[in-house]
Amino acid sequence: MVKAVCVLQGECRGTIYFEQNSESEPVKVTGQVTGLNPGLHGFHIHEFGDNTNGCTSAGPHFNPLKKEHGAPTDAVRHVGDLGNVEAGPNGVAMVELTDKQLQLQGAHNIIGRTVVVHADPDDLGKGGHELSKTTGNAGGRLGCGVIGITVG
Ligand SMILES: [Cu+2]
Ligand SMILES: [Zn+2]
Repeated sequence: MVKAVCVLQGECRGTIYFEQNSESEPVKVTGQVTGLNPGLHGFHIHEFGDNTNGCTSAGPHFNPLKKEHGAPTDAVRHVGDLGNVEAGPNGVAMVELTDKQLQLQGAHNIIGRTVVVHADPDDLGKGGHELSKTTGNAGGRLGCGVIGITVG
């Protein structure tokens, strides 16, 4: 079992937990994000664990297979594409998902990379915008945090 955690800071805040039993099993992602406008917000793993110039320094979506942006359920997607989180009227989004492309070990390890929560919905590659196939046109970066190893 490998466990990791990410503390999100910025215009929104939150804590996201990751765990994976073995390399062949999906990664479980849980946690919450607060301080959001109600509705959908793009939720991704970005390539770099660098926040020196704020969330911008995290770079593009983590994409080791050089594919186009997509939905978490698509075969063609970035490894870092986790779709959206949805905030309720209280501005809180609860996160609970499992993902088969993320890894906490091996070639697609996300530890040391950055979770980013966006201002706008991720259109999952289907919005027809010029940014749909790269970012899902999810808008600005509201909050972010580097994923680190925690107690297993
Ligand atoms: Cu993103
Ligand atoms: Zn993407």
